[in-house]
Amino acid sequence: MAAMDRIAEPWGSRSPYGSGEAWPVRVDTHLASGIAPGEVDRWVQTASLLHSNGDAMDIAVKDERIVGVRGRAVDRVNHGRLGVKDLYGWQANSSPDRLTRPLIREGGRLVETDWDTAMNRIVERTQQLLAEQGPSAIGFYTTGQLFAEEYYTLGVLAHGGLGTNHVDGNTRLCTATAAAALKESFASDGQPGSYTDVDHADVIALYGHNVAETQSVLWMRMLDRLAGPNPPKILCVDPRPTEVARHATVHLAPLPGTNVALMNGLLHEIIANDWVDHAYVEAHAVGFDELVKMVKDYTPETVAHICDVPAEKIREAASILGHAERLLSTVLQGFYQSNQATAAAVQVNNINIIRGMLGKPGCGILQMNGQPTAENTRECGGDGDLPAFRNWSNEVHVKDLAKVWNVDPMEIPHYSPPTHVMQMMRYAEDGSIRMLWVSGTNPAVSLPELPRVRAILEQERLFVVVQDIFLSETAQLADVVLPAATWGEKTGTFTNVDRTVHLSEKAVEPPGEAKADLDIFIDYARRLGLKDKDGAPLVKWDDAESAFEAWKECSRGRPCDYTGITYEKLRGGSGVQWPCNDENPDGTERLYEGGKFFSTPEYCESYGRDLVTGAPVEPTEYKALNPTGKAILKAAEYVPPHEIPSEGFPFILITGRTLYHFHTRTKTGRAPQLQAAAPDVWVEISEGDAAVVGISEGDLLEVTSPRGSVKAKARITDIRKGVVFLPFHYGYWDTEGGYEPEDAGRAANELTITDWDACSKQPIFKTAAARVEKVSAADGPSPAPTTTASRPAGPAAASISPTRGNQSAEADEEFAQQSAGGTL
Ligand SMILES: Nc1nc2c(c(=O)[nH]1)N[C@H]1C(S)=C(S)[C@@H](COP(=O)(O)OP(=O)(O)OC[C@H]3O[C@@H](n4cnc5c(=O)[nH]c(N)nc54)[C@H](O)[C@@H]3O)O[C@H]1N2
Ligand SMILES: Nc1nc2c(c(=O)[nH]1)N[C@H]1C(S)=C(S)[C@@H](COP(=O)(O)OP(=O)(O)OC[C@H]3O[C@@H](n4cnc5c(=O)[nH]c(N)nc54)[C@H](O)[C@@H]3O)O[C@H]1N2
Ligand SMILES: [Mo]
Repeated sequence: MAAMDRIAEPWGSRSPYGSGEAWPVRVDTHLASGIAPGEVDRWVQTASLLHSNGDAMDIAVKDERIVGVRGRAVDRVNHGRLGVKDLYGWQANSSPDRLTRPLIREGGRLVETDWDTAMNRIVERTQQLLAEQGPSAIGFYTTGQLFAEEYYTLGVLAHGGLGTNHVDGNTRLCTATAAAALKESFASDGQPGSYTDVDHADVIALYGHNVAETQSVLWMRMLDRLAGPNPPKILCVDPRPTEVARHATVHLAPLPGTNVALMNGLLHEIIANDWVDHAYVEAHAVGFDELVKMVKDYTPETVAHICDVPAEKIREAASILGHAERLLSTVLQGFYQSNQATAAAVQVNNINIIRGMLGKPGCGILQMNGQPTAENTRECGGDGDLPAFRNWSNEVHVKDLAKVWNVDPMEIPHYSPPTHVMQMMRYAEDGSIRMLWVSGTNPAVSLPELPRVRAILEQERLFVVVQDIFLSETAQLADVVLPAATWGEKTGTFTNVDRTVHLSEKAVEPPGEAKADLDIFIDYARRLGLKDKDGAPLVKWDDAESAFEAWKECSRGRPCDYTGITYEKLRGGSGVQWPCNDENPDGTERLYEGGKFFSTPEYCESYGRDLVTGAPVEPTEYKALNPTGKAILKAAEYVPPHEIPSEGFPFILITGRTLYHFHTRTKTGRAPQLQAAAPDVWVEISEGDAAVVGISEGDLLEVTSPRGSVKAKARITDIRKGVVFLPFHYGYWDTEGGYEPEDAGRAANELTITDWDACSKQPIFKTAAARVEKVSAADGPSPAPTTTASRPAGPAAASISPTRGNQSAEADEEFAQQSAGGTL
């Protein structure tokens, strides 16, 4: 075992391996200071809840407290490795400011109460609104951080019980475009690829995806391939100098918001050079001729002009894609949260399809998820879609679901697409939604245009329920606050990007009276007396395992078939990839082998949408387009972003993440090693732009968009010119000072725009216009980490001390001599 400061060395040591070989095992462990592995009372199985990679781990328990974590060697996803947020983030569970009792608003203040009082208040308001206005007065806004069992229960009670169409998750901000792009190209959600594609690929293309910081264990896998024999070529498309960009064979840094133009340019080159697998396209896809026509005019020179990327580099990138033998493509927020999100993400699918690179080792598409359980929000109906990828515009699917739930099909709202969260906020603003139940998300920091969001949530007439583990910025605006148990304190399953299902077991008791989210939802359904059509309780389960069994039945025969999985099967070994059923008892590594898709008109989840207007495609149109269930090549024209730089706002503002923090920091801000590594907001700007504006490293700047302004210290980096970047992690909660509403002026979403992709309805966090002004001179460097995309550049760089942890950041890594067996 070797100890290492993983704050300073976030990716740990390399274990090089070659194409087609098994990725070596390396077990990462971090225990609280002073605790030796031998002193741990028990190890309890779980997986990461701080990103979408699904890294499997065991929680160390001593004296009924969580004292550390260790990666699971036998798991197919991480082969024992853990990222920084997982090594240190568990400490938030025992933070002294956890919510331990329900709160209700009395005389304007939140006061402690008991569960009966809090729940009865919610039930009374529900019944009153149902009687006065009907179910459309009630909305649910959930997350990508609960468990499958919890989303399924929420979906059943909201759709099948109350009959409201207003159900969405913060997955709308996160992976709505992943789902939409998969529905456009394959008529169904579900990742085609597998992480094992990294082991085989000869080209890995990452589009708007900073995997090094956001799925750091997946990046370790790529780094280990890069360190081994016959390494893959890397194509990186990102305006920032991420670690991915630094390791790339070709790095394209387009102007934010021009992704579709760039993709059309790449497709143009691939088609013009005839790097197309015509036999595959002929047999397995529709729409090729339209695609050829669409991309015809997107020559490298034309695209170079739009994206501000050299034409030669576009040719080089296209040639790499065109000569790939095993191409793995990944996509994330640089596409999903940018201009023309779905249209851009679909073009990535198109490249793999026309190159015939699907359903074979090394040939995969990962339209990435972000949150740990976002996949389940989508599968189980927590985002408003019908559970198990049923098609809301197919009457047969609705009837089938009604049978599973034993309700009348007319009781399941399906007259229009489910309401997305930005629309729900609009309804709340207009006063037609009167109750909003927020679970596991912090919209007062994470939604765009915060001044508006706060005003909506603060309204007297809107009854806001917040179910959280801390008194978040959003909880402070609530009428009722419900204290939830979280990861390590409750049991359930969740599914990562490559369809691997993990079981997360309860390790310790939750603090005070906090309850599992599942128990809260079940309690609500019981108190409301929700019944099926025979008068039996609608929600027929009472714990996690029985909820899982119910969900399995709902998934039977659908693409995400879980019927072959049991809690017992998930215990002890590796996670299992769906579909897992009688035909695939050990799960399914890749979808779409042999060009078989889920896309027949009868079976498919979606008939698709118009990429420009977002209007749903009619069933008859879809039948005409794709009668036999092939992949669909959908072309799109480039349309510039709605808000472009102007004289008053000359920069393009983008926002995103850093390695050490998770979202609004409610967990990572309470883990001392992580908080110290990135203690406060900063703004990234290029050396050239800094010189023009007259600023130096560490100067305090004001960044202003048409919606507001934020103060942040300057970090000068190799970001492309014309672009500034803000991390969105910093709301007005602060580890030292508690909640200081004056600090609202550092949340990136003070600046972002109320606008979304027409197709996926995902808000646009990554293209706004902004200006930058100096407020005061530096009193030291900015608080940005040096280990990441925010690595300093320019004259001051050498004098900035590198990011590192203290002794409490030491973690162990242990390489196994050979793989630990199982399905590695
Ligand atoms: N450390 C950490 N890891 C996380 C999370 C976290 O909060 N912290 N959150 C998890 C979640 S929920 C998510 S959704 C994922 C997100 O994971 P990522 O998508 O990898 O992270 P982001 O930083 O949001 O954005 C990725 C990149 O998009 C680039 N970008 C911005 N605009 C454009 C554009 O117009 N075009 C292109 N091509 N690129 C652009 C940015 O420069 C940025 O480097 O991370 C997950 N993992
Ligand atoms: N500007 C900008 N804004 C963005 C983004 C961006 O890139 N730029 N990214 C967007 C994306 S991709 C995402 S995913 C969102 C994330 O945005 P949020 O979902 O708002 O962020 P979190 O901080 O993860 O909020 C989760 C909340 O759930 C609570 N919680 C944690 N565990 C549990 C649990 O087990 N049960 C319950 N009931 N509560 C729990 C946490 O304390 C926290 O308050 O932000 C979006 N907003
Ligand atoms: Mo996300």
